[in-house]
Amino acid sequence: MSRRHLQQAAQVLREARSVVLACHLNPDGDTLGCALALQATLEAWGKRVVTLSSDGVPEIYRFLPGSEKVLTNTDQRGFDAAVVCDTGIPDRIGRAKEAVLSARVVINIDHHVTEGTFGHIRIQQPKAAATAEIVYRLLKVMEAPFTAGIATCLLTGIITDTGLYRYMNVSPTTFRVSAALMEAGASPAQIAEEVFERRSLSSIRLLGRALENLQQEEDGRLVWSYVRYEDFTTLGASDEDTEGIVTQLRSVRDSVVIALLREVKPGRVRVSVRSRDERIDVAKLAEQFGGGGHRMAAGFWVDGGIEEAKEKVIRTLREWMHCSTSTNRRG
Ligand SMILES: [Mn+2]
Repeated sequence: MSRRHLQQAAQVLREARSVVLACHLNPDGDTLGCALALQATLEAWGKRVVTLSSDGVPEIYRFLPGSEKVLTNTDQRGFDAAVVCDTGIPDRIGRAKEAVLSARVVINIDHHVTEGTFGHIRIQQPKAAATAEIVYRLLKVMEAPFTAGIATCLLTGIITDTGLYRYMNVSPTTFRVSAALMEAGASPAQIAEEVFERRSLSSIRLLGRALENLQQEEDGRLVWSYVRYEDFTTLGASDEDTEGIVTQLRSVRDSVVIALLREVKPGRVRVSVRSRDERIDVAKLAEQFGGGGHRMAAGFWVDGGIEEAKEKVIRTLREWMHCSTSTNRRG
């Protein structure tokens, strides 16, 4: 990422009178944290700001300041600027796409590497643990004041994308930025409590179902589980309640590839996949199914019932694991 791109983005945002901010589908703490930090900054500068999240704001992120202003859609077009954080794929912003593409200048800020040409200004930094780290730098370049609210939004992005600083993506920069955000008034303890320790009873029971259904194969290297549609209905749970289950599955000893399948709607299964081996790029696997993500965390949808999805997905996972590791041995 060059400083020049940050400066260009800063200039566009300084001059814009109206800005649309867009989050990706199934919004997480990073995409929401970034959009809300920018929303607060730009509003303080007197700009007209519309923040869009096609899938709304999950309950666990409603503590984020400004989250009550997020809309699922808008008819407004022709914004001076648009900022899309945490994805470089236009289809991943759902219905927000039209408003974003109608903006005069589209800025894309991301820590995923995406091919393509989305955005007039593209700021991609794969080394950043979270897009929030990049937005932090952008706000610095913009010389924006960091209020406690803005700092909380950005630190939430970092804490959620690093799984509380446990993943490989954490760098010294992650801690430096986090320290600065703490000094600006953000509290990691409060964020961790809001995001991870206010789970609904139905989500804990759903986790129970997923743990009961846990399967281990390939000498324990492949760990996967599933939740049926009827589990959701009996427990009164929703897809939001599956947040964090895949992380629990990941903690099984010797697991390398981890998958969670949930039949969110009858005949529609959402799949999350994690990898603990850099050679096994699960984003590539997800792309085969029309999804996406990072090398080590990705997701996609499969049509069909849970049995059909299990058959399709797990077979592909086995093959993928074999061919990823053997290709690398040769090369
Ligand atoms: Mn992210």
